[in-house]
Order: sequence, then structure tokens, then C-alpha cells
Amino acid sequence: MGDMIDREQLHQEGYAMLRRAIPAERLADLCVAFDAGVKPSDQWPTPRGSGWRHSLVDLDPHVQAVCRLPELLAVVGELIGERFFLSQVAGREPLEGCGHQKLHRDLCAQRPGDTVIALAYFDDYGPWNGATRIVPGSHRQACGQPESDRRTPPHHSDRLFCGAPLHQASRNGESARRQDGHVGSVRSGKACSQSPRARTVACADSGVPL
Ligand SMILES: O=C(O)CCC(=O)C(=O)O
Repeated sequence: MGDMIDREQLHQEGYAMLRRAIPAERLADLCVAFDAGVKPSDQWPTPRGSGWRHSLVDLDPHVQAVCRLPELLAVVGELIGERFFLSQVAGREPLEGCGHQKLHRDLCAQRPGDTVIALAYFDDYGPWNGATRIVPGSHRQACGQPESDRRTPPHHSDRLFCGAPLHQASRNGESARRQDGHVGSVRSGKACSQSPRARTVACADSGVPL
């Protein structure tokens, strides 16, 4: 992992903001991939939540290159601390007036920290269009435990969030687009089935440098 991330801070806060991991010139390709993959709720194996646009992006080479970013893999590996696999890759975008979520931890498992998510923001974002709020240091707390309400303000220059803390999307108050790629990684030992699509993403070589 070298000097790519601050290990001590990562374990304290439970997440890292990887500012320069996605070069700005790649964002347009990621937005194109998002639009190309948008599917209505009834075309997914399980219905999707309303108020969001959902995009099937896991086989797109540009998105796959994000999934393989060394910085992202370093943070996931450090937080999970064991072998892991890519369990889910999807595009999401809160529609105007929608997107507010409760504070949550994705796929809450018996051992907090089994699951790490990364959110790659393809558009500029901030309080106006549904930024993600995070509770630093909440990654090792059991689910249901009372939490501190210290939530980080969103910062639009953070292109890649990666970690396991409690988090929530906020409402997109404007028509400004806020597309993201949602990448989930899970500890291999966990009793959880690995989907063939996720395996494809983990193994295929996109050849797209990021
Ligand atoms: O897009 C976001 O800001 C967070 C999304 C999220 O946490 C979720 O859908 O589980």
C-alpha cells in the first residue's frame, strides 16, 4: 500500500476520500456509461427504489477501471483486513427532490467492517444536489447502537469516497445531475453468494488506464 493512504487515519475514521484517484478527463466517459446503462426498476432482478435513477454499469470498461484503482483496493484491503471480493457495482442518481436516505451502513453484517463501499462521483456535487453525509469513526459500531451525530459536510472536490462508516445520501434539491458509481466489496469468508456479474468485473481486464 506504501504511502497511498494514511493507515492510522483510515482506521480511526473508517473511510478515506481519494481526491485525485479519478482523473478529471475520465469523468465524461463515466457519465456516458451511466446514461447508457440506465434501466427502469422492472428491468432489474429485484425492484429498485423510487426517486433514483439506476444504471447497470458493471461491465463498462471505464467503470471497471474505477473498481480496480489501486487506491480503492488499498483502502478496502486495509479496512477488511482479509481477502475480499467485489460484490456489487451499480450506478445511482437521485432525481430532483428525491434521494434523502436514513443513516445506514450497507449490508450490515455480524461483524461491522465486513463490507466496504466506494462511491465514485461522476458529477460535481454538494449540498444542493444530494451529497453523501458520513459519520466519521462509526465503522466499527454494531448496527442499532446509538451513534454520535457528527456528520461530515460534503466536499465537491472529493471524487471517490471509500469506507465502511454510517452514511446517508441527502436530497437532490435541484435538477443538477449527481451520478455515481456504487462499488461494494465484501470479506470472502462471509456467508454470502457472489454474483456472476460481480465475478466478471473482478476478473476481466478492461485495458482502460485511469
Ligand atoms: O449515493 C449516495 O450518496 C449514498 C447511496 C447509498 O448509501 C446507498 O444507496 O446505499
